[in-house]
Amino acid sequence: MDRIIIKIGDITKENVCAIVNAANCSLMGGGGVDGAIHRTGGSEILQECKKIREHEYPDGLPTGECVSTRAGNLASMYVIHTVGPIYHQCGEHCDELLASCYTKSLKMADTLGCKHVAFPAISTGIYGYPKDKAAHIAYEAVKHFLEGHDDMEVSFVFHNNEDKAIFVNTIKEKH
Ligand code: AR6
Repeated sequence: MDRIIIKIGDITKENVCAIVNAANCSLMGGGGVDGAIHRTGGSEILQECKKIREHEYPDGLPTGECVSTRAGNLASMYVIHTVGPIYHQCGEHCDELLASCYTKSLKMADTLGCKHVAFPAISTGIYGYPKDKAAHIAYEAVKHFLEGHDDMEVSFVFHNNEDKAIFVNTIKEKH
């Protein structure tokens, strides 16, 4: 699909309306993408996350859900924080929860008026999701959403060539 862009890069550098953060339920930052976003974006993001925790999600953001903040010093306007499933804990709900991260983040982006959204490979780092399985689910969820929203486009931003190749090969085989 020509409205899906597949690239290598650092998601914090993406100059799009919204980037998606592979956060954890605390919304207080962490390693990987989450660490990079908070480090580069600055304290404004954490301040907003703290307010969201206080007012909307005192027990933390559930897996598969998302919230949005502004993007501080980042080039994007918004950060959509979503919590991917932890692969060895999500049991039979893994695929559904991972798909939900993509679909709900895109719905939120649409509500914010964003036409271009950049995703990292949610759950495929610290959360241990097999990269080929995650690729299939991510692509399927995004493609399905974009079919109903022909003014939107999505970038998948991979950290290295190998991760991008796994994604591209999985898509070629299964789609
Ligand atoms: N740009 C693009 N992709 C990246 C970047 C970057 N700057 N940095 C890492 N990746 P992860 P998860 C890739 O671990 O598995 C955090 O501590 C990385 O190579 O960031 O959803 C959170 O606070 C991998 O393929 O997210 C949570 O506790 C992918 O992004 C937990 O990690 C996702 O890796 C979430 O784990």
